[in-house]
Amino acid sequence: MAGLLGLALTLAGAELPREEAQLTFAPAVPPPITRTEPATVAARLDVQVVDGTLDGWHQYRFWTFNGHAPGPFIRTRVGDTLEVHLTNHDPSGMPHNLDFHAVAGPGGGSAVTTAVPGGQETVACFKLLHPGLYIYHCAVSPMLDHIANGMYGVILVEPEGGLPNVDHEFYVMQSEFYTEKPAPDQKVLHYSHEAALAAQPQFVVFNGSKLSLLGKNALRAKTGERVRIYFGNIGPNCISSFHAVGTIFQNVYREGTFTASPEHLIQTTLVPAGGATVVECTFEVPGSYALVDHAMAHMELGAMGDIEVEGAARPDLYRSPLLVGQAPADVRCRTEVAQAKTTGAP
Ligand SMILES: [Cu+2]
Repeated sequence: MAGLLGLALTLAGAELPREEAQLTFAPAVPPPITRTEPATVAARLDVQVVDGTLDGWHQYRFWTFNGHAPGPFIRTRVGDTLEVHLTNHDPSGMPHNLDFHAVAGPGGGSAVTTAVPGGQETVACFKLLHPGLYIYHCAVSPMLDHIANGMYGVILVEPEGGLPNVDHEFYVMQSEFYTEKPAPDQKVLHYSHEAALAAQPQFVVFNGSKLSLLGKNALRAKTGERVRIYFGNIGPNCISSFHAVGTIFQNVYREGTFTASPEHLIQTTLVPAGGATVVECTFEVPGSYALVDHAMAHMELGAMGDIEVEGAARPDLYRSPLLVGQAPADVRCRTEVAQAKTTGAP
């Protein structure tokens, strides 16, 4: 068996340099790839069941890759060979596997990656043929349960030549959580397959918790800096109407594709369940901005995060007596605002 495995690895990546994937957890993104030739990239994923919180108070038992929901961000380049190593430390005894939307072949790799607890590490190699931002998730049946409990992440396949440089890159992933209706003082929440089947989530969150991108966890940038967000929506059931309150996405790589130039000046972009997008924006005026699913029920259920932006005030663009302690009568929206620079497509 070991001989066959070695042969498979040799066939898949014999002539490529080999490296370990630098895995990061949301909102962090691995650094851009600087090499100009394909490589074999080893990504090590481990199924772990961990207790965490969905909102700072309610506890929930997450099924995860590497201890986090969402799982690690994997960064690769088109033409790379992804060498996946999957181990399983799920105490329940359940098998788990990996379906990569970036992989060409049965099950996106799930047909050959199933790992059982206490069993051997599963290894498989996949050629990454197409650039884009792609979801990965566990595909063991019932897939609804495995996804709804936290088994997903994203893989970026950079195009040849990479992506344009930006000042900040962030990883944000939306997902729903389905629990039984708790008693008022019930701290530990349990999964409800029936609620998931009915697509009635109790939580819709970014990066696994209502608090992941709020308060001290807010994303940070300065005025004028270019921010890129790799945004995945695993669902498992709901579409995301992804929006940043107070700015417009200058660039949107719709549905995570890099095959065409990005579209410009998009206010809200649609991300299907099991889909992704890449957006870029800048912030001209300092202050707090919100990332939301603009479907208001989803926002109420937790799909909201903050970006805190520092910089000099821009009264030519945005002013109010509330900001400078003036009387309302002192504010006149005359020439300065009227002459403020307007922008077309960047
Ligand atoms: Cu699973």
